[in-house]
Formats: sequence, structure tokens, C-alpha cells
Amino acid sequence: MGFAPASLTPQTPSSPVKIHLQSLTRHRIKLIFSSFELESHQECSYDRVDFYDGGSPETPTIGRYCGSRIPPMVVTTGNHLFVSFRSDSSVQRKGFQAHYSTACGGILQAVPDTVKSIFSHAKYGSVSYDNRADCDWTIESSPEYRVFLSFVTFDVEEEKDCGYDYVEVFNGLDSSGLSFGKLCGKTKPINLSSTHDGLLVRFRSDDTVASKGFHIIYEAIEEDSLEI
Ligand SMILES: [Ca+2]
Repeated sequence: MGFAPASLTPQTPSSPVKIHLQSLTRHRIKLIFSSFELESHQECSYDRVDFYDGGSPETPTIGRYCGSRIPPMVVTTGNHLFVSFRSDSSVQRKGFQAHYSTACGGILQAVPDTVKSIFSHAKYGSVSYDNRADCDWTIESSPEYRVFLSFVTFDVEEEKDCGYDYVEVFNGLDSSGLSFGKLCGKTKPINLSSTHDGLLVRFRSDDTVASKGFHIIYEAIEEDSLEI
């Protein structure tokens, strides 16, 4: 169901160290530095670490860091993070240490004939979701397709107005789209479909009482293949 938090502690070899992290639960990847000490240079021309928002160095860059100031937290938009660490042959420093974990939400692509899953949290099935969850998943489809979404399991703290914890799905890629209403409790909600380019799935939880969470599946369907 994903990966356990671990640490990255590259030494300082002369050839680049490349690491590709993938979160199997379609959650974003969050990386927090605990120590950082690389050779300092204004453009990081000698020793440096680069982060990319995807599975390769051809994907958009998140940041390039060197020197001894601890970088800010790195968070991806999808479930891939590519790390490239390079050092030249002179002036060695201690390197860096970082811990990665999953952060909920992200930007997802719905594809025809391919069923994909969203879980409320990375440890779905073994523990309840976290308090103070604040997750937005946008699910985009290609032109001529809609996003079809179905709840496989659903268990979110119940309150008559869903005022504590809730899932809210919007018809569109942000919360300006029409809401399908706040969902909570143990009753599995009906299937949903976007009228055009995508859906936003929002999950919020308050400070106390957590439930099992949910498993959603989604795929792209042709615009005229379903009426809801
Ligand atoms: Ca709660």
C-alpha cells in the first residue's frame, strides 16, 4: 500500500546518485530535511541536490539546493519524486539526511479502460485516517471524456450535517464547481460523474474521532456513454 518512511543518506561520491520514489497509493510525497551540508556556491555549480516533480529529470524541477542552510519541505503534486544528488571531486561535506512520507491529495489523470484508486490515507485498512486531514485530489480527464467515480468502501465520522469529517466532490477541477454535497457516515454514496473535464475530491477531518476512511475508484468514460 505504499512505502514506509525511510531516510536518504547519500555519501559524496563523484558520480550522481539518482533516486526515484513512488507512492503506490497515489498520495503525494513529502520530504523533510533533518540535516544538510553540501559545498556552498551561489549557483550550486559544484555539489548539489535537485528535486523533480515526476519520475525522471525531464519532469518539472521543484528545487536545487546546496550549502548549509536546511532546504524547505519538498512536496510533489503527484505520486513520483525524482532526486538527483551530484558532487564534484573536491571539497567534501557531510551530505544530507531527509525523511520522506506521504501527503494526501494530488493531481491525478483519469484514463479510459483503466480503473485507478484513491485511498483516504496511505495506511488505509490498518489504521484510521488522521485528524486534521486536509486533502484535495483533482482528477482530470482528456477532452471528450468525463471522470466516473465510485466508492468501494466508505466510513467517515458521522454527523447529521457532516460537520466534523466529510468528503465533498465538486463537478470541475476546483471548488468553484458545483458541489455534489458533503458526504459522511457509513452508507456508501452513489456513483458520480463529471459533466466535463474533471472532478475535485476534497476530504477534511476535524480534531477528534477518526473512522476507517474510504476507497474510491475512478476512470475516464466517453462523454455520451453514461447518463446520471
Ligand atoms: Ca473527526
